[in-house]
Amino acid sequence: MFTARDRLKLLLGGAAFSVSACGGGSSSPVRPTPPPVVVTPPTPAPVIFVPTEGQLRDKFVNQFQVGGAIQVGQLTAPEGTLLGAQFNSITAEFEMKPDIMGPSEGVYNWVEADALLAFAEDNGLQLRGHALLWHRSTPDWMLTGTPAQVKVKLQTYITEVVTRYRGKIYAWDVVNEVITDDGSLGDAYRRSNWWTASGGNADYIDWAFEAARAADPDCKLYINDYGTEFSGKLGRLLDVVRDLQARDIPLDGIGHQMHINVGTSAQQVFDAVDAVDTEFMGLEQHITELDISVYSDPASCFSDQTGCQSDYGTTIPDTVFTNQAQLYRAIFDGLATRSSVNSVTLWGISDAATWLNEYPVSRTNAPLLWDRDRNAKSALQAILDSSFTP
Ligand code: 9MR
Repeated sequence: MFTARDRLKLLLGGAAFSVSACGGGSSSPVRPTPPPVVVTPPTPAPVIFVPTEGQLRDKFVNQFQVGGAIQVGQLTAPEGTLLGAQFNSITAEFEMKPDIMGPSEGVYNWVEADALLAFAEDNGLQLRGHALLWHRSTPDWMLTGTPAQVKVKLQTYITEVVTRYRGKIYAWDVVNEVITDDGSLGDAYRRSNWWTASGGNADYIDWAFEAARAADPDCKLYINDYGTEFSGKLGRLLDVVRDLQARDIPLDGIGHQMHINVGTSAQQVFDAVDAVDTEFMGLEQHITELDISVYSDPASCFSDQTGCQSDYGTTIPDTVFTNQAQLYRAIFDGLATRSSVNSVTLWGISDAATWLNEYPVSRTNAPLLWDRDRNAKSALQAILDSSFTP
């Protein structure tokens, strides 16, 4: 049945059609204006810089090895993936030190070192040895006895370790941090457990280098230390190098750790490298432990943990990251022009895993090239892309 209601519907529908098709007519019924549709544009996702595979190591392939320090437990974490993808040198953060590799006299633990070497070989990285002697990681057994007995223990240990990895390690830090921070001693040698065990002198340094050279004539032998960005410490290191050379101790290179911060200038880094070049032509140089803390602390923060800059927590200011990126860029660019520098190692891969989150006080730090989510930071982009403004 065609009812009156159906008729009305038909009429109205026809009117609506005529409005949309012909622009309407004065007799058409007026329809309510629909509210304007507000289109909110989606918030653009932050652009995350993603380096291409190998971009970091390739950029400096004609200048220096680009290294990363890592712990064995991180080899299967994202840090291991980044290390394999972007670096060509690897350093054990702690597993190749004497307290780990020489737990007791005549007993050697190769497990972790072998795992690092296998990772290096599988991923085409070269292994940098760190460290044969360090006062902070010496097992007690090595330091007991007369100086003559200590010498035998040290040299036996070094001979075993260097021989095992002969041809597989391109450089060893033979002695680590043997320079004193005390400028008032009258000489440059740290008064450490090793100084005491040697009989109150620095003979242990000679013993270490001589054993290392005898075990591997081709491996580059390094003296490694921190604080060379400061002229006092640098001067004392140069005093020791002069001493070693005068006695024909087999030394190939100087390692500058470069645990610096956003308040350090790139020139301080270059001054250290240039001072070595000026006086010791022919010595190689490595930057061995580079990281740039976001905190510019006074010396007291390191000596007794007072005066440390307060924790930024999760809100590290953008300006700090800008400074960090500019400093990383300046350092990499400047080192690339210095031919004695043939290896630059970062002391870690991502901000999620850095010793500086705990040292000198427990605090959120962000000193490396990838952030806690393992995204590339502006610091990495600044190093790789000269057209990028951090
Ligand atoms: O970062 C390393 C940390 O994980 C270890 O616990 C510690 C002791 O083995 O050594 C740290 O590395 C140091 C390096 O070997 C020498 N220079 C200072 C580094 C930071 O303390």
